[in-house]
Amino acid sequence: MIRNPEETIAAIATPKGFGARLIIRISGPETWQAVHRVITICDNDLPVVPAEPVIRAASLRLPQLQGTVPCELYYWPPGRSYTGQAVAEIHMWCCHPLAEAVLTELQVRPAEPGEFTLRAFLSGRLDLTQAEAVLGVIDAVDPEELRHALDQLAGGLGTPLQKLREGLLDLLVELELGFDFVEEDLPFLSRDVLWQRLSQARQSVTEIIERAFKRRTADELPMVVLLGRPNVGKSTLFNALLGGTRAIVSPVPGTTRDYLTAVCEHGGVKFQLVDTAGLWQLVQSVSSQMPMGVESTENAARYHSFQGSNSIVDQAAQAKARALIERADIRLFCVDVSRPLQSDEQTWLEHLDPASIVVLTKIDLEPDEATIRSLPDCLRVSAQTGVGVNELKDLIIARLIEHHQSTADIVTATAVRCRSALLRAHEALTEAEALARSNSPEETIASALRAAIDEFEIILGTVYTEDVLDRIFSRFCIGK
Ligand SMILES: Nc1nc2c(ncn2[C@@H]2O[C@H](COP(=O)(O)OP(=O)(O)OP(=O)(O)O)[C@@H](O)[C@H]2O)c(=O)[nH]1
Ligand SMILES: [Mg+2]
Repeated sequence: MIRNPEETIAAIATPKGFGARLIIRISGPETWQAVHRVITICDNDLPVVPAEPVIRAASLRLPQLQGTVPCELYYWPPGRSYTGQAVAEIHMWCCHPLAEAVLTELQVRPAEPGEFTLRAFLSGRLDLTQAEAVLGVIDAVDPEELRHALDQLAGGLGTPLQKLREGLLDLLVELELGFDFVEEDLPFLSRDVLWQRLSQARQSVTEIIERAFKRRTADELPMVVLLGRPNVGKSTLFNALLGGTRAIVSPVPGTTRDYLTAVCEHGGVKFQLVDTAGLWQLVQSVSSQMPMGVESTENAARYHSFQGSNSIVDQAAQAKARALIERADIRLFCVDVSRPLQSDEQTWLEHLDPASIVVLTKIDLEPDEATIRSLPDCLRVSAQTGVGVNELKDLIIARLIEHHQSTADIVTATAVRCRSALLRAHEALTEAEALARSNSPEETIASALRAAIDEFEIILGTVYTEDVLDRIFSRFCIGK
């Protein structure tokens, strides 16, 4: 339930723990009076209630304090603050029991989680996408997330949506004028212009939808998957990247059955590393029953046993590996440099996608001349000696950051909240566009247009329900 925004609220805005300074934040019509219950301002020249923002040295005045405790007062008058109301901050020593005593003496209501940002939203200082960006800034786990949250806070999402909404409102007005003056036979809006403007709006919504759906949720780490034929050294590399011995390694091809995952961190970036079963046949062909290359290698014996009692398990492992490879954000395609390239490896290399990194493994062994010649620019590693392992980690991180930049530019909470509204807006615009093309009556086009505008209003928070606000602001911490 939204609490009365006319009540003055206060909260400790600094999380518990050690620190030099602590901030108590107050917002509401009684702010100035409340502040004077707990502090004495050193400067006597202040107006009764300042009309401009002020910063003053002060001291805490509490019944339980013997001596004086210095603090600073920051005050913003109504209309010049984050919440739009009178806001004050008392910056003081970081001592939570003392701060609790100040809070009691202020004699105002303790703030609910996110209530300051809620007031900023209710007073029109932020739209809903910006309010969510505040949380995005607080929750950012790396510089990239912070950059995107700050961009959204500055209107990176709200401004284009606002423009789209205004453009559609103008279009609606022109359409409605058209029906009011239908007898005059004046062409207020030609069908071509109408159709073009609807089509542009729909394309803009498509782009925003793509951004919103690419955004992963906070608990999903990017996935980096090791893949390749059996015995190329994937599990050994998995262990080397993690710096441990998580995966079983053996000279027998087909050692890894079920996939293995572990969280890897490098340069402050975390990702999920996945070791998969070696693919007996990298490129699946419907006609061939026997995997390519199997007959000609020492893998044949293993392959036949694979076809035997364990085949269901092995086939499931192969299917799972393919599914993981498909889902991967980055694929590490491992090729054993000491062996001739197999034909399916060649086919795979010919169709390599941008999310793949080719890794030449076992570089400490005598390389196969043809293999090394055909892959001159690929990263060479030896999981056994450690050569190239750090370079591979650097490359993974660089790719992940690149990938992240091109995808995750909407704060997760906003992306999740807005996806269905964006899809409905897109549907409504597609319908309006089809109606405009088929020369349908203006009234029906206007009705589809209104449906799209309603969805933008939900996203921006121009219209909202208490339930939506509760869900958004309850995720904030107290004092924000
Ligand atoms: N000399 C050398 N041998 C390696 C290296 N990496 C792996 N090997 C050996 O290659 C064999 C296969 O290694 P694994 O890591 O089990 O290969 P894999 O790709 O996981 O194999 P599957 O699980 O069967 O798909 C083992 O005998 C490893 O010791 C390396 O960098 N240098
Ligand atoms: Mg393995």
